Amino acid sequence: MSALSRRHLFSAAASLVAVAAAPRVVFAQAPAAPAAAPAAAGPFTLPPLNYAFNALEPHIDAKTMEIHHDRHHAAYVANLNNLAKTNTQLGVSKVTDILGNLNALSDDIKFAVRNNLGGHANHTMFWELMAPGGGKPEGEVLAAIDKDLGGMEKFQNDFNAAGGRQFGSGWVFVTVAKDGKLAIETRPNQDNPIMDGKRALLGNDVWEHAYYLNYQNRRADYLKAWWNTVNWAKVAERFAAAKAGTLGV
Ligand code: MN3
Repeated sequence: MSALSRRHLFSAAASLVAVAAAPRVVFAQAPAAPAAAPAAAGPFTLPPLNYAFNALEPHIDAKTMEIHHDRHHAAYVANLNNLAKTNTQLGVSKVTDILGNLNALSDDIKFAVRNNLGGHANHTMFWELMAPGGGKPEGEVLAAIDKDLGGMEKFQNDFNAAGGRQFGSGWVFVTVAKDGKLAIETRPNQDNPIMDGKRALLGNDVWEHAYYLNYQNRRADYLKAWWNTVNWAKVAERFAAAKAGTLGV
C-alpha cells in the first residue's frame, strides 16, 4: 500500500469514527434525558419526576414507577413527536386547546392524538399529584369535598368504588366545574375531562400497568394505598387555578 492510500484510508477511517461518535457527544450534552427513554427530537418532552422512583414505596414500588414514567409515558411523548413531524400545529397549540376540540383535527390523526396527547396530559398531572409523605386536604379543597362529595371518608370510598368499576383501562377523576363544584367521574383509555369541557382536579390511573407488578389483580388494594401518595398541596394549587381559569393539564 502506498503512503498516499494509507493516508486516504486513515482519513476515511477518521471520518467514520467522527460520524459514529457524533450521537454520543449529543447524548453527553443532554444529561436530563432519562437513560431508558432518550428524548425524541420534537416539541413534546417527558416531564421529569420530582422524586426518586422509590419515593412512593411501599404504596407504589420503584419498578412500577420507572416503567410507568420512562417507558409508558415516554412512548406517548415519542408518538406525539412523530405525529408533530407531519402535523406541525400539534406542537404549537396549547395542549388544553387541542384536547378540548379534537373534532377540529383531521380524521387520520384524531384517534392517535386523543390517545397519546390524552396520555401525556393525564400522566403529566399524575406525577405532580403524588409526593412522598402525601399530606391531608385542608382549607377550600376540604370544604369543597365536604360540601360536594360528602366528606373525606365517603369521597375516598366512592372514588375507590368508581375506579374499581372502570372496566378495562382508564382513569378515575375528580372533576371541577367553573364554579368550583366537584364530582367523581371515570374515563376509558387515556381520555381526559378536558375532552368534554371539564377539568380534572385530581385523578388516579387504573390501567393495569399502574399497579400490576405489586398488586396483580388487586386493583382495590392499589386504589386504597394510592391515597397515601396524594400531594394535597398540589391539589389545592390546582383547585385555585381551576377556579381562576388558569389550570393547565
Ligand atoms: Mn399510565
